[in-house]
Amino acid sequence: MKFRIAFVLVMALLVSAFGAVAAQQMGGTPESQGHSDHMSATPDMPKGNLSMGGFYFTVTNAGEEPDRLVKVESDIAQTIEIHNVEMKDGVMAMSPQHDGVEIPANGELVLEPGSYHVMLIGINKSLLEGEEFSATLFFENAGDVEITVPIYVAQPDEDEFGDAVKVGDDLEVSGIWARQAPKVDGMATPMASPAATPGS
Ligand SMILES: [Cu+2]
Repeated sequence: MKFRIAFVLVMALLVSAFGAVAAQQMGGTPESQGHSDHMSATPDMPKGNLSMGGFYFTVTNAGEEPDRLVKVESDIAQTIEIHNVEMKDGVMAMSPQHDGVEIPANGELVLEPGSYHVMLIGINKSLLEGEEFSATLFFENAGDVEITVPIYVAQPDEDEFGDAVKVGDDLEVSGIWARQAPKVDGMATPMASPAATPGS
């Protein structure tokens, strides 16, 4: 009999707990629902819990003027930043490149693991090998270009990269691929940079 009472009490508590959550969700204004509601409801949740991805390519500049990769956009992630990997106080850390990255005249910019990369923060869909997504690269002089980014677990062979594309007269983007971010010992957890983290 005692067990039964305890069981009923536990069930009542569970039901009221779920009921409270449901009521909270039902009662929210349209603006407060979705991702932003979830984020603001858990302000202490570290950004590192978001799924991360990295993507990589090489930009070759055949021109006499430098250009600059200023921005990357895609539906694949909530936030996209251009990062470099640098030693800071003896620790490898990601540093956001808010002003973009230069592609020297008659030179190239290589984005690759352990160096410059595009950081996908809060990916909307797991990055599965064999699938692909599209992204738009914005260059200061050459304009923008949409690329198709194939997903691999590790750096693919030369003939498996995404299709190379020309941008303007002088730029070519090649060596295109992406992966879900692996966990790396000794590397600070990837996080959205302060500029992209309202409220922190
Ligand atoms: Cu990064």
